[in-house]
Amino acid sequence: MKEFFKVPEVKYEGTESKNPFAFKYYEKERRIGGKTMGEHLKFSMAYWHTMCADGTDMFGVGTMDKSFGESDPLAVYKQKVYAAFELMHKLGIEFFCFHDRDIAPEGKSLAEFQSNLDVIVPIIEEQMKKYGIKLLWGTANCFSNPRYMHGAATACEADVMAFAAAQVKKAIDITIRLGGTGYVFWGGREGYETLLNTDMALEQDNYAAFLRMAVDYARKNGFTGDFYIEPKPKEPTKHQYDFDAATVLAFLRKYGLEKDFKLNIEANHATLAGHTFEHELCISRINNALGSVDANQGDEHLGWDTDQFPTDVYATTYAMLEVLRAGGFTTGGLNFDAKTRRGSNTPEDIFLAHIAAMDAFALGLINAQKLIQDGRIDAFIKERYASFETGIGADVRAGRATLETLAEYALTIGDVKPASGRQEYLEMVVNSILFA
Ligand code: XLS
Ligand code: NI
Ligand code: NI
Repeated sequence: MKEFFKVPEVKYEGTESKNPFAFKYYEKERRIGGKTMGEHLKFSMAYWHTMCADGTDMFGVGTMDKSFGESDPLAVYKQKVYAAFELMHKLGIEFFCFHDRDIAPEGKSLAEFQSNLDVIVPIIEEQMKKYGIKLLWGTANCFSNPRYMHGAATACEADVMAFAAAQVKKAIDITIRLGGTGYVFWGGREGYETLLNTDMALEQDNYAAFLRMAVDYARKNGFTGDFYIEPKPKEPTKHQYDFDAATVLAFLRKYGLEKDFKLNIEANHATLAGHTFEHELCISRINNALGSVDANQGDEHLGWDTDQFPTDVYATTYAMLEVLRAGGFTTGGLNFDAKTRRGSNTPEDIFLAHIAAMDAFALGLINAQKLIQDGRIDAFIKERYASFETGIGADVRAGRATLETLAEYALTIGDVKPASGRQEYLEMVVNSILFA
């Protein structure tokens, strides 16, 4: 078997290690609160970035060669499979995610695309068995092809929707065949550029109808996993319908889809929507809709989806705090929807990026567990709302209070002086725990 990456299997060596190809914090078998780090974190490789993205941007062609020594398209995609599994195996990553277009060339027609997929999928299946690697989620790319320029499920032309249906149907078949526990919808072109040419009500009705058809088809064919919608406010469209977690939840409830769908929260999409990563995770958690995570980070000075590998330990700490509060992942995991920078263009960089990100999330998990065990943050929050445990507050919680009883009570208490929120103190507590 050809070796694609001249990198050894990556092992945990601890914080003293200066070996770039070693984990400093991620110790797969280390137990943290009843589960191993590996079980908590459920790392996944994103096929599109890692096996396909070549550094192309608006101003220049690719800087990375991801043809793996072949030139015929189908041969290239066969090699990508072997390279992908070598990489995941060497990094100890147990899951992957894909779009249909990432794993096989589109060819000249829909039929050719489908037969190309039929060539590649058995190879993926065989490699999954060989390495014990699993599918986290599958999806269809209904945004790159020019036919989707006005949308896919929300296109203004019904024939376009039919093409999208064909892609989604096949991607669901593949997801089921490979035992995937999730299926993602990210509406890259499901949105609009101007209301001057858009019937938003019709487009949203169509989107819901399309999702319903996908759920019905998948359930009928034995899919028991979760469907996820991945919110993103913009890019490529000016205004995307799956704007943020709260918008998506309202949409799902309007159309009665909330039983089948959870959310796939991506860090960089949260920040594009003007939210923190932990805000989107928290919204999902308190609505019992936290499904999976696209683990990456943006650049605070850039207004687009830079999809960088996550290395900001405060962000991973607050994210893992939400994941732990939600009770951990079930069907989902941490998918590195991230690409190395255009200038980090060697195969080694792909390893270094994953190692850095896995260590950042390992630290996030360790820190989040420490914050919970220390208890000061949770105790502070509990105390802050203590007035809702007795008296008039308890009446509100129990649904016994009315506007009249509250008004009557207010007249008896003179004035009220709210206690300090102590933000700086809490930030100090966090630092004292993180850097103890
Ligand atoms: C793009 C999205 C995409 C989804 C899957 O911004 O993150 O990669 O994760 O279609
Ligand atoms: Ni994503
Ligand atoms: Ni993204």
